[in-house]
Amino acid sequence: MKTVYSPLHAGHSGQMELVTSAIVPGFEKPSRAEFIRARVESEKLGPIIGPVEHDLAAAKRVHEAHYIDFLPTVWPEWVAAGFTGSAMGFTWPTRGLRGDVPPKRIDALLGYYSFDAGATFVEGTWAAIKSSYDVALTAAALVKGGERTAFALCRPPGHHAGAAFMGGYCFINNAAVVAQWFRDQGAKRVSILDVDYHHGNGTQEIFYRRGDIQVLNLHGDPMVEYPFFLGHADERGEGDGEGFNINYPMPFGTNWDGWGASLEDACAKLAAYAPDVVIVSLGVDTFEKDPISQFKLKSVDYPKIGRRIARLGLPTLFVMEGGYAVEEIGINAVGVLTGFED
Ligand code: Q9C
Ligand code: ZN
Repeated sequence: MKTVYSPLHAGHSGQMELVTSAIVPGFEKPSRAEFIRARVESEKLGPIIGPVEHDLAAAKRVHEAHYIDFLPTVWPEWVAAGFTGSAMGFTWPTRGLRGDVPPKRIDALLGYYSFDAGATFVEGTWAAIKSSYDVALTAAALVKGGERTAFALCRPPGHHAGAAFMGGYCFINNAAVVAQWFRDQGAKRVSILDVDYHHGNGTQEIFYRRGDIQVLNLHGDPMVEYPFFLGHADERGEGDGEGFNINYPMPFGTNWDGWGASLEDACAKLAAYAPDVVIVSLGVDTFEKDPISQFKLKSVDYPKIGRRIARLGLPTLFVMEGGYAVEEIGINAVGVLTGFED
């Protein structure tokens, strides 16, 4: 399979994040994508190609236009205001506050457009976000053009980003963008299978009232795991979307036995939905050695994920999301892809 990759991701580096009362170097760092790219090469997965540039119209099909227009302004406005370091918010419009009036200060706007302090900007961040979006759309076009599968080596990831907010290292929801893009290209039904350790709250929010895009999410139980405020089993979609959002929250310590059983159930529901295309939000932070996660998958389990997805027999686009055990991230992510191709 072809991999789409852009070196522009690397400008999103040196960002800081807030973790349990400390500001620390971001876990979501450039070496992640570089280890994956190196493994794609050493495993001879297939050609690595660059992205085609796209305008932002496809992003505005799933995100609010004012949010997308805000993103490229962040770093210039932050610098113009005299701030240095990572641009991040510090006040968020929670229950009881006005979420409908954007303030006029860049540091306040960062909070307005975030649900946490986990999506921070440095100088190269917008170029990286845009390249990640271009990577996803370029890979989608390969599948639309008749290839059975493709790998969008996206960085930064996307699944925590909602219609008008960033968070959790995510800015533009690449998987949501390409799901809508396939619909706009004539697909009748699209399934998103999110196997990242964290619940894809942004993807769920974007498609919650939609019956034409099925969203299946396997993740750590939000009662005890980030993002905490979405991802419970009783969230099944609303209106036209009733029954098309399916969550599999799982306890800390879940290994292949439990995780694989959830994958099996998700694949059965996906097959019954019979989509024209499958988008896999591919996080490998389910790994036993992941520094911020609590599942216990082993490297030998990742090819099993790919093989199970391949058995669906559907055109499949893999979109990279999380995974922070950088030494093994290439082995695990590419393990899924080589398993798919077995
Ligand atoms: N103590 C993705 O995997 N912070 N995002 C967790 C851990 C946020 C993860 C703090 C994790 C976001 C795409
Ligand atoms: Zn994750």
